[in-house]
Amino acid sequence: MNKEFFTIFVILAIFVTFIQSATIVVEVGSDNKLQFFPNDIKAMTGDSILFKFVSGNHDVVQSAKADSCDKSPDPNAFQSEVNPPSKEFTITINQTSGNIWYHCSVDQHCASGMKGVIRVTSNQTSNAITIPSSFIAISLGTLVSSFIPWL
Ligand SMILES: [Cu+2]
Repeated sequence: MNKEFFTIFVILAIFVTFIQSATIVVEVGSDNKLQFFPNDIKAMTGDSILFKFVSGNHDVVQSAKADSCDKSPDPNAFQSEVNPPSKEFTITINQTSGNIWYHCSVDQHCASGMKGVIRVTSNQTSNAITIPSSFIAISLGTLVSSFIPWL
């Protein structure tokens, strides 16, 4: 493989990775309520979940099991700061299936219903914005032909 083709290959690989993963936004304390919104989402491996802190004092803690208000005993379980200065907390989905439950551990928020779930799926039904494959094909074609002028 010569240098030009390798460069194109790398660019395409980055491009494909970029379009295949997506960011799904979940609002924390949306509408000034003790809630995550949306609190039930689908995501795919590689997607990022961006928790945006929009009101109040809350955190995002991975739950021990479905509907639980206890933190997961898993040492890799995620936990954000309470009301982080950036107002953002992001996790990346590494697993290929299963449900990831989370809740707010501040005061009695979880008991009041402040919890949510991320349903990990391997098919194209996630909440992420999907791009039609025809568009991807055209984009890739344009990208390749701009690097290989004789195509
Ligand atoms: Cu809270």
